Amino acid sequence: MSETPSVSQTPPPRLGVVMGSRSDFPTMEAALEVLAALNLPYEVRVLSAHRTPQLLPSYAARAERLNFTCIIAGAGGAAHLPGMLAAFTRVPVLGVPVQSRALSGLDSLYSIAQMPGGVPVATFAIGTAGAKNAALFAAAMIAVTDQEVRDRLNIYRQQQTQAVLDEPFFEGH
Ligand code: RP5
Repeated sequence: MSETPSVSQTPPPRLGVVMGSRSDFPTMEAALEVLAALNLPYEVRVLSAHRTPQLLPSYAARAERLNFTCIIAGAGGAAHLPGMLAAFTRVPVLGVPVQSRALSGLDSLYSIAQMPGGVPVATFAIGTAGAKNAALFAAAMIAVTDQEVRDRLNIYRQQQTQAVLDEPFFEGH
């Protein structure tokens, strides 16, 4: 009896989500939720600019090999991960400053935003708003050439608008 060759139905990841530490996950989860809602396959991993610097060039090469649209990179404190990845690859890096305990994420924000000219990192808001928006930005990039993603993104935006319109209105006295 001949067996039907099994073909993996798992779609290839369109982008990567990385974070400097497991402790960044509660923030970066906001990005994963948006990607899942928009049905955008991603891969996620912890990668540290300081603790695993040797992994950065191979990850950057992997992102190019898999033709990722972008890499969403979250880090806090001395947040070098997005900038270091950007140094190793032309794949656009979307940086998410994670809220730090000592300086509430201002350190993360400045570390990610203040890149030297020539090595760009797109920088988002501190915390979950930034993670969410980085995912939406990634979706918008993919939507430029992908009609299905464009449609899903339009529906997401319409639902968001509708949710505000559906809010009960309380009149003052
Ligand atoms: C950064 O240091 C990480 O991105 C994290 O936000 C911060 C603290 O890391 P842990 O000490 O919690 O592992 O590299």
